[in-house]
Amino acid sequence: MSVKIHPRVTDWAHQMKGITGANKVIMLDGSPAQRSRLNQALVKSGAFQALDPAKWPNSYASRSAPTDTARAEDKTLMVYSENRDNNRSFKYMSPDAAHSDVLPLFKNAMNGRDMFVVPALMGPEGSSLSRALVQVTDSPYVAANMAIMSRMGDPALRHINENNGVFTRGLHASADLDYSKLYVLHFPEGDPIADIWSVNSAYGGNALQGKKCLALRLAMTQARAEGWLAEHMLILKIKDPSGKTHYLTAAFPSACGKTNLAMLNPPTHFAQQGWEITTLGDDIAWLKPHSDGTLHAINPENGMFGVAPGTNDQTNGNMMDTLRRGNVIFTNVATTPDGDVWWEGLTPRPPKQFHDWRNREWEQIGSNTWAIDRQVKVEWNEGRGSWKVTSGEEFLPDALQGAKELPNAAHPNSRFTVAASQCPSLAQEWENPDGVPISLTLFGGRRPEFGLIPLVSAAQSWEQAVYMATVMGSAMTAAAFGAVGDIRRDAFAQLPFMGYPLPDYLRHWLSMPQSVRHLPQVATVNWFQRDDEGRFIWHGYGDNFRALEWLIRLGEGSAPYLDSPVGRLPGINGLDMTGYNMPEKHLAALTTFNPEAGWPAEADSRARHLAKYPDMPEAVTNEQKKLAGAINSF
Ligand code: OXD
Ligand code: MN
Repeated sequence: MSVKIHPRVTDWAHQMKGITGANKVIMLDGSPAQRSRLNQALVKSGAFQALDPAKWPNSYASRSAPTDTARAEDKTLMVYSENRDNNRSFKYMSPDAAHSDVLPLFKNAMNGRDMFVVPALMGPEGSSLSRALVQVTDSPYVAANMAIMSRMGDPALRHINENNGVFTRGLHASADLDYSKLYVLHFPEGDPIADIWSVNSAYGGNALQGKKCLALRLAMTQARAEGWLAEHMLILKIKDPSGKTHYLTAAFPSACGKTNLAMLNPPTHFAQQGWEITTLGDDIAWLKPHSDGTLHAINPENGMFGVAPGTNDQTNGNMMDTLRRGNVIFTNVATTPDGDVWWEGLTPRPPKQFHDWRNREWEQIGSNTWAIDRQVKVEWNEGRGSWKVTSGEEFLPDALQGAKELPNAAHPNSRFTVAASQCPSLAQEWENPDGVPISLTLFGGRRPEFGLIPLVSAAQSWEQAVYMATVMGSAMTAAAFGAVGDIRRDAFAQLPFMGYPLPDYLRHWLSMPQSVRHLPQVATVNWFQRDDEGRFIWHGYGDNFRALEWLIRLGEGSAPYLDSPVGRLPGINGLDMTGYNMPEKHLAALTTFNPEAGWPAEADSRARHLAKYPDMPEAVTNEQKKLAGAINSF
């Protein structure tokens, strides 16, 4: 190893070895040789299945424990000496409870196993915004994912040396993967053991501690103290036909298409005009006031941990090309006997034979029917891209009986882990230590109600922007445990990632005009309205660019718009719809304010949500009053 290891790193790692009873300590340097040894060891243990190198070079498929497929929000807690939030913004645990109830789960949890020490730099080398994590883990799967998702090894060790041995300490043990003993704890005030403790899960959001634990929950508490922002946002660069560059960030709840938007290809008409889109990040942005008067963003991550189902050459060709370059870890997708992978939405027809994410064998027995383990018969509906059980339901796992859940080939939250540097649409400035100046920020969610939440709506003031982001709602997805489909309010798409009380976070956002002269234009977007029959009325994907293009023209003063109580809207003439024919009724539902579409009920639901927080900033409650007043007057 070329970089000297700071004694604080070695001392702490040995302390963790003492607690966990690990066999050996293996320091990861991030070198290709060491990474390859790690992957080979995973293949040897059966945890990784090597894929066909002609299709997926140097790539692997892995299957998790069936209970370990998503973030465990109920078991994700913030540990503070004082409980100031009453479980409104996050779940709370006291330091005493952490030490008495959770610490014992780490005691001897690594007996008979090696402990990997993973130095992980979050953010580009040389950036004042970057932060180092050292995570210890008993999971070679977690270590292999961290090698992609962070700048692992030497860059992190150099950063630690240059910053007087300062790093975030992450303790992770996959232990027995016992869901009933799963915890993800964060200690923003510090703790003698470690700053992040997670146990009994190897799933990304729970176990890759650089991601949600450090880059969101802990970073946002530091950001508040230091005057910057840590956000659940993608970063995108748009070059307009005149050559002018616009950088935007966008926050969406998990599994709402952030990765697709980050790699969007504009419709042909716009590409021909000379619009170009490139990617800087797909999940997290750290934004800091810059001396040029704008907010500058960096992407703290080095890779993408994307949702597989639905990804294909039409929905996200750039992502597919990123994956085809290889070096991918697929988790919980289906695998075929010839070393290929499959997930619902990858191709219209499933393969004839494959093993699903639970490793059950599927075999085609009719034109549209497959048998699972020769016991259950299922029918493939190509139009819907989903399965229906036709017989043998009693052989399905309990959770699937009564067709509450469909038997999927790939888990709905199956993922790929891949380096951002492989993305063909990557912007060359994605590793600028100084970040990029943000002129546009979007907040979105899945709102299916016809005519309700507009396709795009620009905030008319900073206070309205903060209000709009606070009351964002979204139908639940499979990225977290919970009732898929229920609408939940997900302020700033940060609800699962709040590190300190929401009202304080909103005050922090409301204070931004004091340090940023040129704030980004803020807008909300909703690609997910449906008609009476449940069909999406907006194509989404590349066509989402039409909303972005309108916002850019709006910022330049050249776009038609309508002012409404829910922000500035395009109206039926605002969007450039060249090449996209849609019924006027649908266009109106997407681009105008429709009080009869359910706004009184929506306003009441927002008011109830805000009322849960007794100390909401007045700027936010005033915006709510304005909206309710305007709706009542219609
Ligand atoms: C993610 C998530 O994995 O938000 O990015 O769940
Ligand atoms: Mn995310």
